[in-house]
Amino acid sequence: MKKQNLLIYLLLITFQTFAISKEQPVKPPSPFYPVPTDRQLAWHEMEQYAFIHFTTNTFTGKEWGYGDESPEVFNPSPQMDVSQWAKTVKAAGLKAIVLTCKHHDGFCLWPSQYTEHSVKNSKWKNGQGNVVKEVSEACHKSGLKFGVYLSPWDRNRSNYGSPSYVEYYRNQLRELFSTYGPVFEMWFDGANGGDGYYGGAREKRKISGASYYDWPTTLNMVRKMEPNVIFFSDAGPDIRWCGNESGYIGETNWNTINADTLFAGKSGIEKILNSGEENGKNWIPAEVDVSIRPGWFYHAEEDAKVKTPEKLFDIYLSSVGRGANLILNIPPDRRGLFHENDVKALLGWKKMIDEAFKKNLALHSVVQSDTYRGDSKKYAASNVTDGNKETYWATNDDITSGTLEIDLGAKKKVKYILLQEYIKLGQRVKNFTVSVRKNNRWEEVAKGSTIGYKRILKIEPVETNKVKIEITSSKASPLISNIGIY
Ligand code: FUL
Repeated sequence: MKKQNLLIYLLLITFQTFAISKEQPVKPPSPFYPVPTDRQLAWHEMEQYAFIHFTTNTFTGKEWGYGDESPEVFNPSPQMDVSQWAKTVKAAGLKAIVLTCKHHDGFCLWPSQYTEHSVKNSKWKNGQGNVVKEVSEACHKSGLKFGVYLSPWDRNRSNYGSPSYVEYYRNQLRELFSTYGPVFEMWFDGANGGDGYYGGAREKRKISGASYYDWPTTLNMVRKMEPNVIFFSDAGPDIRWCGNESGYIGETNWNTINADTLFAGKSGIEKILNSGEENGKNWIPAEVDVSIRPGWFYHAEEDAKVKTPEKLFDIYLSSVGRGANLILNIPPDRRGLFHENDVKALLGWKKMIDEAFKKNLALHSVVQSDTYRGDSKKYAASNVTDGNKETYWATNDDITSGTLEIDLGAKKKVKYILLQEYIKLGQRVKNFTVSVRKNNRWEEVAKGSTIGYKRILKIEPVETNKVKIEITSSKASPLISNIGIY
């Protein structure tokens, strides 16, 4: 090297070192509103939990009790064992149980001081039993969260439809929340079929769903007792219904939606609930509710109709795999146990999930991106495979697309691609594609729209050494916290 060149080289090195040591900290991306609350974030991370429907219907064979059932009908056998429910729920990888403390027929699974229509007048345990207590205790003991379903529609109460019933309903909420908490989720069912027993009136009663219950007052009251509770209803306010009971959320699933649209009670609202609204002003993510059997309650004639592990796995992909949470109903039978067929299906399903996602081939692999925020390591592509959900790849504010290339090191068989956005700062991605390296060229194997908390794409199994994710459009700088390849 000539003396002059050497000098220039040394000068350059000195300048670079100086420039690096002077690197300005890069401004983190600003939130792209709306963003989830802390309690919604914690809820997103739960991903899936159980629903349990159990009441007089289990013994009468109905789905919607009329409200005139004698409490004596409720009579599970001495074999009843809620620890079998909790054990199975845990073994299936579910994180909580939401129990129908009272369904539309009005029968209470706890000895409420406000009604005679409850377990206290059943034959079960000579009226000394309390399903809500047993289930909440079993949950809290085994590390499962506990949730409450208390049907607003009550076909047993004589005063249903008048203001005093709303007070009755609130009293029961006070009873439940002060005795059996902590409660992670409160399920407000929108169903109201009109007719019922109503203390002997046997008539049709119409209420205005929008005003009768005065929900804001009720929710405030519950929130005071349980600040972290998540409210589910067709319309939120914390989480929304997915618009069907078959087990799927839209492939396009925005966590955002306009609360005004929801409360307007529009016709065709199911479609909006199923996809959310790209420019929705509120963060109200979706929960997918579905039963392991055709009915919500146990009916012996459905023993052969329990969903297979394969069907449940499909449901997992079209709910959790599309950024929603899954609430899977498992109805106990007349013995007071999960039926053997249900247990077998649940465990088979868990095995399928474990096998499919056993080894993340992308973990700690080398990733390259065409661009990253402020050329700062803090936002580099390697964040998507570092196994840390708090780090993410980001672009500059004015860049709303980008490419991430994951090098698997050697040819591996790939079946699933898992993507996660850093939703703490909002949901952003609108479209993306997935390509794999094959015969020295890129081949597109999947494309999708939204990502959100989690997106799983099932692809035709393929042997490849490189996977490319291209974010083709985004509402703001895309923030990707995790990419898994299985
Ligand atoms: C519906 C109810 O009518 C069903 O009986 C069940 O409880 C389901 C989860 O919600 O609206």
